[in-house]
Amino acid sequence: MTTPTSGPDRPDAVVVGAGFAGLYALHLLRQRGLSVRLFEAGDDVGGTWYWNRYPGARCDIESIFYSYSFDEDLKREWQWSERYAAQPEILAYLQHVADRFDLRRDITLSTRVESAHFDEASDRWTVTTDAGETVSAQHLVLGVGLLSSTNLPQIPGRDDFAGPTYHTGAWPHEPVDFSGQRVGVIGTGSSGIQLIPLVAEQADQLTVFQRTPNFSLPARNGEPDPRFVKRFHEDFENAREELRNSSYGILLEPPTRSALEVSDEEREATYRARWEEGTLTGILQAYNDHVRNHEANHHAAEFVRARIAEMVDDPQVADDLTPRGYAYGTKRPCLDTDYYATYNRDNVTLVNVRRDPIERITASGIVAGGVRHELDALVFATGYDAMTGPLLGIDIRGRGGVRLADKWAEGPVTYLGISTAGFPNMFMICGPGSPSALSNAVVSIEQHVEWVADLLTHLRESDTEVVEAEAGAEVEWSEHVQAAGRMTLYPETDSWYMGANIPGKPRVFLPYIGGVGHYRQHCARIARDGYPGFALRRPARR
Ligand code: NA7
Repeated sequence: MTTPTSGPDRPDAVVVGAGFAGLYALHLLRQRGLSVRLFEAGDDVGGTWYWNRYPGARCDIESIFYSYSFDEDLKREWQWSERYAAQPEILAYLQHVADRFDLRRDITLSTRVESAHFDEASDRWTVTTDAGETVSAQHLVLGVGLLSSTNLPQIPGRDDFAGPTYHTGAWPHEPVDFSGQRVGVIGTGSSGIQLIPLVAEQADQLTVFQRTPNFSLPARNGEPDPRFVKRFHEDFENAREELRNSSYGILLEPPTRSALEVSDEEREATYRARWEEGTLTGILQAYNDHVRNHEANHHAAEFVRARIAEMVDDPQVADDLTPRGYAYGTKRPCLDTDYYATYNRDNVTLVNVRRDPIERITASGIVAGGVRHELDALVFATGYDAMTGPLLGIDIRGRGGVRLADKWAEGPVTYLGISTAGFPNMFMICGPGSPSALSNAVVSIEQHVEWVADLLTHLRESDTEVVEAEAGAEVEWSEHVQAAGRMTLYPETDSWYMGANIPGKPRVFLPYIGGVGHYRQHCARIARDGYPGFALRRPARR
């Protein structure tokens, strides 16, 4: 009997995750002639946009940028209804993509990949799922997302709460009605800041438990910006190239001047104009040294602090909402609709848990600073084990049975954020050490998927079939990622970029801050030069 060379349990590639990354990986690898199986834990495609159904969930990068650009017709035919589309529309878009490119026939939904072990005898990955299926694949493509492993903090009594509890990243599919209820929200990152104004409108009472105030700018959501829509319709190729070679994967005039070389009046006028624009990075990108220089950063931060003071009536509440002690931008900034004004409502209470620490959760609420807050429902907007969490959530073992979790015990080490030594033919889409979290994720995803697809094509054409990052190359790259981080203020701040939101997680700067365009060119050079830093070889046995 001979071993079948293909079939559903022997695809060329297994892709994990059906979000932006996995869907495109499936599409492109199939186009390149590979047989692909995609496994997705959710009951439908969508990834982040399948799970994050909380009220107010929406992208904070303009939808015209936060969507695929690999297909001009797709770009033209899909009209976003808002500048910053809400979760249902983004989910509908991804469902549309799955249907339009006939992706569903290779997707197995409601199935979580539990383990992936590299078999050295055959140079293939053995992938097992929670449905009991085992498949053998030459390549393993991990499109598991950056922010898909939810963080539920270990607060004493957490499981004692008698009412319903929710995490923003695992929101129920049925609408949640908070009418007439006393609701508690823990967390004021992007998710909390989007959710809080809407819950406040519905609930009887809302109590927000804030540990670190964030910098948030008004989104000024509305119609998609006609300038950008026109640009993509009339000048698609150039607009796409500009996006791909930009610093962050958005169309933005790169700043050329320091915040310190202009007069106070000019700086103030610039900040004010950017404040009116309603973009995530408008103020941060007004000058070129905001995330590198404390004094420059201080100017921008002070501008935002002054706006918070204007928007919040109660001076004590305004003071509690004012971010201090870390540089603006070094925690992921936020974009909101009526966030600060929400605290002027009579039914909203802010608890500053730095002053009044959460002591415990009880059956009927939260005790903080000796005060008992009675609650009917509790929302955890407490974020994620970012970037490494989703990868380490799978029992991945490479050559010699080495667990990825053990290899990365001191923090992730990758070559280009795509590959890691000892794990041949395994590819991370937007892994640690790539621009990913510091960019428009969709632009970064497309770059990664295309680069990996080119590499797999090269393997086939050169009859090598097995590729693995070299240890020296990944050490050098990982040191470069940290060195690039150290040229900025990011490492000084406790953020999820640094792994600091998860107790015990190694403190490592997870994304690469070299810029989307620069990184893209570097990856292209590596491909052009025959993949230095990667060992390419023939498979052990066909
Ligand atoms: P974030 O940005 O990680 O925010 C989580 C929030 O939860 C943040 O305010 C945390 O405070 C807070 N938090 C976490 N644990 C606790 C405990 N134990 N007590 C009190 N408060 C706590 O997650 P999001 O979901 O809002 O956003 C994630 C990303 O999604 C976002 O950055 C965008 O890229 C999209 P902390 O700041 O750690 O003091």
